[in-house]
Amino acid sequence: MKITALAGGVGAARFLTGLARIVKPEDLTVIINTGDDINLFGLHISPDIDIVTYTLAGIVDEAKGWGIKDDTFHALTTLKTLGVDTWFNLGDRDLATHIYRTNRLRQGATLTEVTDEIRIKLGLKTCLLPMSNDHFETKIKTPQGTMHFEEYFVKHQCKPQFLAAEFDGQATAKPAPGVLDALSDADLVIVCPSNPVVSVGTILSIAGVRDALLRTKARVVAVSPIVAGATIKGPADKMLNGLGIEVSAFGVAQFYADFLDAIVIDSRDAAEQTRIAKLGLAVKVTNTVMKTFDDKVALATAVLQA
Ligand code: FO1
Repeated sequence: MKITALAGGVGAARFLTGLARIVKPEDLTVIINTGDDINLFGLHISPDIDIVTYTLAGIVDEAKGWGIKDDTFHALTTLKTLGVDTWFNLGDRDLATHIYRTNRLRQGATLTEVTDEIRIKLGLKTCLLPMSNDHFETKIKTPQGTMHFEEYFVKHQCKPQFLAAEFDGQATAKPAPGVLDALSDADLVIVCPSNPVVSVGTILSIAGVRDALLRTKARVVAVSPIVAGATIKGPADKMLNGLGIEVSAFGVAQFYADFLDAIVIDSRDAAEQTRIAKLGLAVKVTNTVMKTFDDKVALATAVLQA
């Protein structure tokens, strides 16, 4: 069975480790958000691609969910001494990835090619696809001004009021090679438990993606990232609320309803099942909070059953 997943960062990566245990890794393709990509210190950083790659390769810092485990921060400390603003924490080992990527991009390689080179070197069989090779930058509009998503998320810790998400480059960004085929050729498409607005929403905003999801013969199943009216991690709840979307599993189901066949929701939201079913969706109720590896495998199993 060919499976294609739409992924943001930490939540998606954790879910995918469970999925990669119960399906053949080579049968799995992951389309990853690149709206969080940022240039810092002259380097091209692709946070979500790296989070998914490191997590599947078993080298992620599990406590943080991003970066490489046991990493040190000597380069960052030296940059700080040199007077550089070091609000984005790049570890020494992690920096090697960004140096490699930036160098290859400057040599003329595409983000798709570099992502593939890194995943092969880390021994992964799962196909990892950036959503686009073109410039695409998620900006967050706040009363304090409009800023890059990572500035809002890391530097300002999501404290400024969220007014809107703006996608720089969206009008011209094309899907990366393989993205539309991965959606139309799949038997199952999974929308990972990621932020519907700035992780999945960016992927959906790329020309042709939503259409491919509407036309695919694959069953399309989402995992709600909203549990009991809040997110496990990240600002999805603030963002849905800011956009006037109900912050609930039902709100997520409604947001994806046009292309979705089924949704997996948490046991704490079981009462929403009837309302969601009225949208014409199948609903699977289970524990969606992934604390242990067994939780991840159980959630992935539930998605395959949904
Ligand atoms: N998240 C943080 O909360 N603080 C950081 O300093 C930080 C650094 C960082 C470096 C590399 C990387 O690949 C990810 C990093 N993240 C950091 C995670 C990232 O900001 C977000 O989790 C995603 O962009 C949202 O999916």
